[in-house]
Parts: sequence; C-alpha cells; structure tokens
Amino acid sequence: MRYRFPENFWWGSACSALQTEGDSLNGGKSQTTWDVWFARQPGRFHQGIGPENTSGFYQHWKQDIALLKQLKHNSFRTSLSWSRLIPDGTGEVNPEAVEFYSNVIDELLAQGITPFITLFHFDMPMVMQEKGGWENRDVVAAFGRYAQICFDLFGNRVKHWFTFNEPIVPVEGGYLYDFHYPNVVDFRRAATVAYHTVLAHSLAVRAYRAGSHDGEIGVVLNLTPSYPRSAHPADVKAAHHADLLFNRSFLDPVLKGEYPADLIALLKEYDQLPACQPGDKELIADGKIDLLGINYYQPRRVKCRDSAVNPDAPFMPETLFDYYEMPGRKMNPYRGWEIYEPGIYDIITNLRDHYGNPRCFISENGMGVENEQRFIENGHINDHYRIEFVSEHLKWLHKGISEGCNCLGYHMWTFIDNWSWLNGYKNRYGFVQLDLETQQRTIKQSGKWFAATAENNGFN
Ligand code: BGP
Repeated sequence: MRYRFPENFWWGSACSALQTEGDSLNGGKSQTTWDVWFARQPGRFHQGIGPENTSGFYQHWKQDIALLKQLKHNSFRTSLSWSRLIPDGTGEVNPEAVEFYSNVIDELLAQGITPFITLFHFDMPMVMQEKGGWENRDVVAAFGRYAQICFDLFGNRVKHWFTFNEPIVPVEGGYLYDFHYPNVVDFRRAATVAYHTVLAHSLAVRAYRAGSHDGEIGVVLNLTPSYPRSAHPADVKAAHHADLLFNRSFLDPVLKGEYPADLIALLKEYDQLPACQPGDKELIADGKIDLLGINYYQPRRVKCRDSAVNPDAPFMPETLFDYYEMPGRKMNPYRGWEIYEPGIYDIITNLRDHYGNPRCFISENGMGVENEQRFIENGHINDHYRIEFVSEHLKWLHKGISEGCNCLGYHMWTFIDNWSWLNGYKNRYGFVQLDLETQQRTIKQSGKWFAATAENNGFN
C-alpha cells in the first residue's frame, strides 16, 4: 500500500455538543450565548436556523454511534455542554446530563470507539456570560470547577481530554470581528479574553494532574500557517505578527508553558497587555499539555500594510499587517476558503522542529460545500471532491510522519452534516448526509471511502 499509516493510528471525526445535540432547552439544560443571540437576532443566522435545529444527537446517539462504527471509526471527539451539566454554571450537577453523557461514553467504548472529549467548544452558558464571560476571572475559576467535575465523573472511562476547541475563535468572533456573541470590537478586551482562556485551560490541566488520572490532557488549536507575500523583510515581519497573534498566543503557553517574548513586547508597545496577577506565570507554566489537537482548514496569506495606519484608529491586528489574495491559489469551488494541502505538513514539521515534536493529531480538517444535494447520484451524495480533499491532505500528513513527526491520527470535520454557528446548514461537511426535515441519515461516497481507508490503515 502506498500510504500506510502507523499502527494504532486514530481514524475518526469530530463534532461538538451544541452543533449536534439539539434539544437545547430540554433535559435540564440552560441557555448558551448562541440560544440567546438566536432568539434576539434570528436574521443573522443563515436561513433563520438556530441551535435548536440539529441532527438530534441527544435522541439519536445510539443510532449515530452505530453509524460511526459503520464508518470504521476507532476514535471520535465530541464536547460536553457546560450548560447541560451544570445549568447555573457554578452549582448543582444535572443528573440527566450525567446519564446522557455516561450512556454516550459507555456506548462508544462498547463499540470499540475511543472517546475524545472537549470541555468547551464555543458554547458559553448564558449565566456565565452575564457575569462577563471570559473577561471575568470568576468565570475562569468556575471553569476550573466544571473541568474538575467532568474528570471526576468520566475520567475513569475517558482517557483523552481537551480543555478548549479553537480558543482563539471566540476571541476573534466575539471581541474583534463580530461573528460570535457578545459581538464587541475591542482589542484590549479581546486580549483579556484570550489571556483568561489560557488561565482557564491551565487551571483545568492542574486539576487533571492533581487527580492522578491515567489519561492525557490537551487542547485543540486551529493553526493557520501565515505565509508572507514575498521574502521582503516587511512582508516577513507582517506574517510573523499574524503568527504571534493568531497561532502562538495559544501554542506557546500550552507547549512551552510561557508566552513568546516577542508577543509580550508587541502588546506592550501598543499598550494592549492584559492585567496579570501574582501566580499567573506559575499557573501558565503548569498548563503544559500531553497531546495537541490540530484543526487545519486554510492558511493565512499576509503582506505588510500598503497604507499608513490612521493614528487615531483603535489598535487591531490589521494595524500590523494586511491580507492578500495569492495569485493562482486553489480555492474550494463550493465555499470561499483556500485549499492548501501542504499547510498540514508545514504545521507538523514546525511542531517537530520548534516545539520538541509533541504528541499531536489532526483533530479537524474538512471541506464545506454549499448545495450539496446537487451531487446526489443513485440515492446518495457522490462527493468525489471531498475524497480528493481528504486524500491529498493525508498524503502530506503521511510525508510528515515518515519524516519523524509525532502525529497520531486524523479526524475529519465532521461525521454528519451539522448546524454551524451563524452558517446554519449552508456548508455541509459530513461523511453522512442529513435530511433536516426527516432526520434521515445517508452515508456519502466519502464516508464509504473513509471507512475503507480506516479499515486498511491507509490507501493507494
Ligand atoms: C471549526 C469549528 C467547528 C466547525 C468548523 C467549520 O472552526 O471547530 O465548530 O464549525 O470550523 O466551520 P463552518 O461551520 O463555519 O464552516
């Protein structure tokens, strides 16, 4: 076989609680920021579809786990919902939620599928947001308690934990670019949110280590390699700044136990450093992880700014650089994102060369497609473009692994077409097609291809 992967390679997919469970306010669950935002501004959500409208994992979990088995998954990542487990954020644990998640975990294990569990995937309980969300250090402490409760409840069965999924996204979406609640645009507040998220992550890692569990703990980061337009020092500097702000602001603390000195200097220069407290440095040093999940979708193409910065404009990342459309780049024809497969190789070789080759795996990679029904042939979607997308990424991953990168698995985004934040069902990513009205599930061609690849531990 041309592309054979190491023994025990993790083949699977990822999803998140809010995007699949549905039943947002049943089973004792409280509202998340998404429920509230949707109730207030449904028009901002694609086709007015909110988080209530999912593939109903809360009801269909058994059927869906059987599908995972059919797709030959040996591992699967989903998240727990803080607002389902602890509806008021800080108080009593909801027994219905414990039963639900226990059933899911037990069924996965019974089917030979290793559960990978994320504690926070964008779904802030509204009660905690009302206290200020990640801007408030009390919320950081409350997250530490929530994490501790999850480890106590499920740590005997779950051996792979992740504190956060893509922690930079709520920072960008909620505090810089207006695509997450609370839709604020303020760099200083964004920096505080990012800093407190690192503290919350570190508290959870501390709690896990203190419990002497026999598993591993990590975080899932969306790493977007920043490529400069040219070798000109101004472009290279611009790309370095983008990398510091969007990748290394989380990567360095979780792998090195500290922030990059360049990032601290940069934020100091622009007077944007968040407030620290005694003990923070030690806490961050304790947040070093065992396993890194890498979400990779697209690179960042960066150049220096062509125009001067308006001295009166508030500081934003774009004060330091600009984006550009690289001529000849390959675009996903069904959704406006660039496809650049070597990026996956650049990420893992960078980790090998500059971060001590940590244990890592691809925790999300995927291709969103609009109007996918147009590809239905003989009753199922023939998504040949997705098979090509996955296999081309896997080839670059294979190359990195054969050159010594410590990459242990590949999870797709995602198992079944799911509800996605402001995008609703616009971009379909699943191995399994979902009919939203009937809830019928039909495996796509890519699902069949993936099952064969997982079963053979590789492909030709
Ligand atoms: C990742 C998130 C997922 C998912 C995916 C696809 O960043 O972890 O939750 O949404 O992106 O993005 P979208 O649904 O916006 O196309």
